[in-house]
Amino acid sequence: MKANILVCGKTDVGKTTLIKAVTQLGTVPDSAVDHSKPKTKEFDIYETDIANFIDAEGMEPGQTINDYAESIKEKIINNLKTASEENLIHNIWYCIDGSSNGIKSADANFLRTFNDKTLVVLTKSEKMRKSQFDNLVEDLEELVPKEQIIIVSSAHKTGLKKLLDKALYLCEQSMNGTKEEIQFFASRWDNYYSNMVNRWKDKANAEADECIKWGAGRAAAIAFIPLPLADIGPLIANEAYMIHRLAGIYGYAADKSIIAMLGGVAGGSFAGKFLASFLPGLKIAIAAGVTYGVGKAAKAYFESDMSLGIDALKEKFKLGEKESKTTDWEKNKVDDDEL
Ligand SMILES: Nc1nc2c(ncn2[C@@H]2O[C@H](COP(=O)(O)OP(=O)(O)OP(=O)(O)O)[C@@H](O)[C@H]2O)c(=O)[nH]1
Ligand SMILES: [Mg+2]
Repeated sequence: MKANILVCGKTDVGKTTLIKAVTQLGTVPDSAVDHSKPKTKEFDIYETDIANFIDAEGMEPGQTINDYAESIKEKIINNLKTASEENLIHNIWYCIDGSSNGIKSADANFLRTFNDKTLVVLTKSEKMRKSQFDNLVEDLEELVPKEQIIIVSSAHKTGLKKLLDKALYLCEQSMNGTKEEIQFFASRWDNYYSNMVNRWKDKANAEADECIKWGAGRAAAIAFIPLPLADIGPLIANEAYMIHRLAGIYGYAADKSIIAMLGGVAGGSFAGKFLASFLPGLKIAIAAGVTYGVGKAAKAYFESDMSLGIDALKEKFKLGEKESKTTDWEKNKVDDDEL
């Protein structure tokens, strides 16, 4: 029993690179990924022990997105019509370049048609600006449930664990087989991915810690400017940006309500502590410490697949805030205009 996963989307969005990232070394040759011109023609099939990844030709410049969506749709429908299990598409990864401008009507058309078995994969997330990202996610949420939107970076190997977890779930739903057969398939899947997933987890962990240090260092730089009250706005914006990046590391889209909830784990302390303190030295440590604590809480939240409750998150915040005191933030402030 194998899963058939169709990977499609515009040319150059990173479909082949994504398949390369989620398969064992050697499955996709380096030559399949091009750096200058459209590469995949018609369909390439990459087989692994647990899945066939069907790499669809990308939409060519000049081809209308409607024509492309129609041709892929036709091919899928043809496949779905066949009775034979191995020709069935169990799951579709519809890739959209996260750093591009918005979704088009044909993307919408495609997503509406295959809504129930499609995951929308926003690729190249490490290149995404927060504003672009917010607009894209807002538009997509009208077309697919939020749980079906996944943010990945094949280059940074982020979001891939979440993509595979969701893909396994959707494949299980659409496979024909007895309960035992499907369970056996799932255990082979876990087996195939266990080493890869562990490597990604370690990487996500390191990247998240780096991001929290960056956020706290950036907060220190903002607080370094000797204006006692005026700097709360930029500090909050900085905190929101850090949460957005942390979410992306784990494959999630953090919307305003998640950001507000996570910002809230610091309690009233953010503004309150600022109002109480006019000492520049202390102000830097507080700004960095609160940001660091919120970062640690956010990391734990996304790591737990957004299941940690508010009390546990407050605990994580306190531990993080305490841990931040071992760093001299004035020395570790980050002057960076990424925001
Ligand atoms: N920065 C960045 N670049 C990426 C990422 N994934 C893919 N790319 C680059 O995007 C370009 C296109 O990647 P492909 O995997 O060939 O894209 P494709 O969608 O298969 O393209 P077609 O086969 O032409 O449809 C290559 O230069 C990749 O190196 C990513 O996560 N981050
Ligand atoms: Mg390709």
